[in-house]
Amino acid sequence: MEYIDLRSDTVTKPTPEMREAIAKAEVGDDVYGEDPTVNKLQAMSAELTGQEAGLFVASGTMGNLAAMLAHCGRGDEVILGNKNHTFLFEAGGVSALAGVHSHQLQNQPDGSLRLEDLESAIRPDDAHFPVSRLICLENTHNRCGGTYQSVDYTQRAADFARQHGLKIHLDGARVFNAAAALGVPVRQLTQAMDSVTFCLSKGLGAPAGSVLCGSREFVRKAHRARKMLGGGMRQAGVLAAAGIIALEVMAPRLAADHVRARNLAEGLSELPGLRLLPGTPATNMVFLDLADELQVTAAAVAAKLKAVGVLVSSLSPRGFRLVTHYGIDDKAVELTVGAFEGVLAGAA
Ligand code: TLP
Repeated sequence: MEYIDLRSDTVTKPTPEMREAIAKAEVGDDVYGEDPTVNKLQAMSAELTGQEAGLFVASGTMGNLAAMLAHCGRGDEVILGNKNHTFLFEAGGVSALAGVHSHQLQNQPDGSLRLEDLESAIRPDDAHFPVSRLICLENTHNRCGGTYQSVDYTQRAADFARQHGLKIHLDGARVFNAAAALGVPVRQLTQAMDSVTFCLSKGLGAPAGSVLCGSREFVRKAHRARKMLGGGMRQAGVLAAAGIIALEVMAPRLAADHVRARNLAEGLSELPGLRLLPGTPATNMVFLDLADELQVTAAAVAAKLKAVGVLVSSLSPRGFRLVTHYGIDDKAVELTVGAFEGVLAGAA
């Protein structure tokens, strides 16, 4: 069965143009810095994010972890959101592998961290405490509903970090979606940061890979961390070639995914059994809960949807996440609303 797959934008498959670029990619040994296609992708990424240098990494998780290792020493503290991907979904690598202590603050509905909260989280210089070293933001914010933070907030958070002698890292797995939603070049959300990870393998459609960008000195340290993590990938140009297409061809089309997410949300919110998470969809993610009157779990609904060809994530006993991407066209949106209608009618 050909599924309509809304579980994540990570399910995107390489486009025909990517496959062609992969076949033709010039490659070399990237551990020696000799892969021309990786070098091109890294330079493009640095330019786009307004940073000095870029480092191709296997995944968003590896990029964030390499950033922690480059910014922090063992026992240092990172201040991050309690719903951040780095805290919730990266297997505890921040503490287990980087030896970094995490200080969690409550994310605001748009995924931001209040500067007042950040201020009170900074540790006094006292032997009892870990040393506050790093702030980690996330934009767009996955668990806050694919919401985004403004250019102004980004700048204020970066200024705050600098004033307090902290470094600031952005988990920008979907920062190109945030830029598309705001209608600004991505660098406006990234250049004020000390470092940023963005993913090529989500809405941008590449089969694998992320890029970690920052100053030359930061990237030199992150390069060593990547090696330590087993992420030196040799002829990685075959992957980087797809990443270049992702940046050139796929980034400019992300706004179309946001329109489809809105259409999907509108269609689903008209069904009596579903409640849309307030403020969403902001970008390409639709978060929905089952209405209280329905005596059925999200997992059971997801299983029934699967049987009719629609894949969604059930993230909690009553909630779903549906993510649009270039594999989801208008017809798929329409079919998904119809599938929910049929399954919920059976559950009422
Ligand atoms: N997110 C995945 C899952 O891990 C939840 C998804 O389907 O959304 N930062 C953010 C904000 C992410 O959403 C993700 C992946 C990552 C980092 C990690 O990227 P990868 O999967 O490349 O390690």
